[in-house]
Amino acid sequence: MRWFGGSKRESEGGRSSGSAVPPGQVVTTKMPVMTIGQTPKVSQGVWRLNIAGLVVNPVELDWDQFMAMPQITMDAEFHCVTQWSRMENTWSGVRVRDVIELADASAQAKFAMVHCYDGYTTNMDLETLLADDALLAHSHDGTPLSVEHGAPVRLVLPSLYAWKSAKWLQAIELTEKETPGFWEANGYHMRGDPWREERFRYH
Ligand SMILES: Nc1nc2c(c(=O)[nH]1)N[C@H]1C(S)=C(S)[C@@H](COP(=O)(O)O)O[C@H]1N2
Ligand SMILES: [Mo]
Repeated sequence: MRWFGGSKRESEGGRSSGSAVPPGQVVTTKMPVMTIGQTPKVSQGVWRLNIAGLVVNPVELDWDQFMAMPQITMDAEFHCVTQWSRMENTWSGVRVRDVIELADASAQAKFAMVHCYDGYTTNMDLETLLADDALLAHSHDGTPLSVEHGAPVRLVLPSLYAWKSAKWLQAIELTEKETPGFWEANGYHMRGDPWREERFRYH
């Protein structure tokens, strides 16, 4: 399935038609590594995914439980706020929605803070995580994620700039109020829609 192109790219909402590139972006076929700190080495055996915060049943999945969940593969664009876009990526993994359903989000849950094994955090609204294209990816272009790109599991949110696609994913914490993650606290946009060029906050 392809989530980019076609009817998803309406002219409303800042999106353009066809296989256009978001404004201000340059296409690359490389897959640069963008990491702010140390690269954590998290083996599949040690890795756990927690769904916490405003949920009825806090969930902790180990690797085997995660891999036993329904698996999907999707093609998606990857837009870094530093102005490169890699247009064709194939990601495999588990829909975020499916693990959030296991945890049963409370009615007050509206936002999420994502926590990673390197200490990185990033925020987004819950709606983005419940969308069809929000993935907990373990593979990219047919091979397991490399350590540099977030092994064993990273978040992939194609509708937002790639700083929201958290590597070395550890926990998704649902919240009522939106609080800024690492880059958001350092001036990046709270939402980060590449089609609206929501790069930075100017206040
Ligand atoms: N845990 C963690 N996730 C992260 C980052 C990071 O430093 N730590 N960098 C972000 C940024 S700014 C980008 S552009 C993408 C880059 O993903 P890549 O290194 O796989 O290209 O990862 C995002 N996810
Ligand atoms: Mo980035």
